[in-house]
Amino acid sequence: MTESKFRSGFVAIIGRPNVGKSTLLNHIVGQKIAITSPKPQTTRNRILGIQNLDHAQVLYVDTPGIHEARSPLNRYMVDQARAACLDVDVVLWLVEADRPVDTDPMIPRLLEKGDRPVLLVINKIDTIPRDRLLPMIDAYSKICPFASIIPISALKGDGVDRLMDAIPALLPEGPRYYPEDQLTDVPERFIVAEMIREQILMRTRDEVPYGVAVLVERFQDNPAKNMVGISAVVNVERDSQKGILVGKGGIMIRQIGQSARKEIERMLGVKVHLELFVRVQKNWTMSGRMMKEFGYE
Ligand SMILES: Nc1nc2c(ncn2[C@@H]2O[C@H](COP(=O)(O)OP(=O)(O)OP(=O)(O)O)[C@@H](O)[C@H]2O)c(=O)[nH]1
Ligand SMILES: [Mg+2]
Repeated sequence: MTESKFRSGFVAIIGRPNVGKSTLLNHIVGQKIAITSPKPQTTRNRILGIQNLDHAQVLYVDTPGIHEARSPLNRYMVDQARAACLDVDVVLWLVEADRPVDTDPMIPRLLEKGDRPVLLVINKIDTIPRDRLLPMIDAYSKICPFASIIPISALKGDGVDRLMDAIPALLPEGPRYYPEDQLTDVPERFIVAEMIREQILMRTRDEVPYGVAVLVERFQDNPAKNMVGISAVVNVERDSQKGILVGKGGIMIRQIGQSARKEIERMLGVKVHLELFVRVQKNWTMSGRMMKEFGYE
């Protein structure tokens, strides 16, 4: 009898903004660790999602969407995604089924640089009729030599098991890097800040969601009361954005706080008291120093 060896390694999830990378990561780990939204450029950092199996530990890396970056913040985001492609064992390139075939050479050029299998994942198949899939698979197979092409719906879960089953065999032999009960490497504070930003993404438009950085300044556990007290600062770039976020008589920021609090309570499993402050940090997305302060380093 041959003994099967334990395998482990990194799998980068890359693609254009809004294709469903973070939705897929959450589905794989079975918990919400990355925020998602219908707006592009939701994710700004690399986020690790750990899948623990009997015979393998798969470390999925969610990344910001790859796009033409102009501002320093956008360049930071795209750099995160590029770096993730280089030092991993497998790359998943996510594309959308309900969009024309992506013929832009930007991503294929990036993929040429490393030597590891690339799987093309066609997401959002729940939005198209079945007969559109085959011609799409055919067109993509001409773009890159993919190890395989797997259609899924990250939202509904269709095809995701097939995708996950294909991964361990592509990983090298290796140890369990993280304890079995750990799902991510990002601290709770980070997810809390992201959950606040998610509510802002959902409720604001134009340039407002892109000028927001949330920083948790206090995270106070009160086990006696089975409760956590959190204070966070919502930094914006301009006075006008502050006006929008606070809203008439403070209504907007109250709604953001209420919805974010419910999400945070669900994650932490305790009551949460959440305080939000809106502060103007003029043009912070253009300043390396301030970006660093907000965690985009
Ligand atoms: N119908 C459908 N919608 C999906 C699917 N997967 C993701 N979405 C939606 O697509 C939108 C974008 O999803 P995200 O997971 O935030 O996309 P992302 O690739 O992480 O986006 P960025 O972080 O901006 O790069 C959200 O509104 C999701 O609900 C899917 O399989 N089917
Ligand atoms: Mg994302």
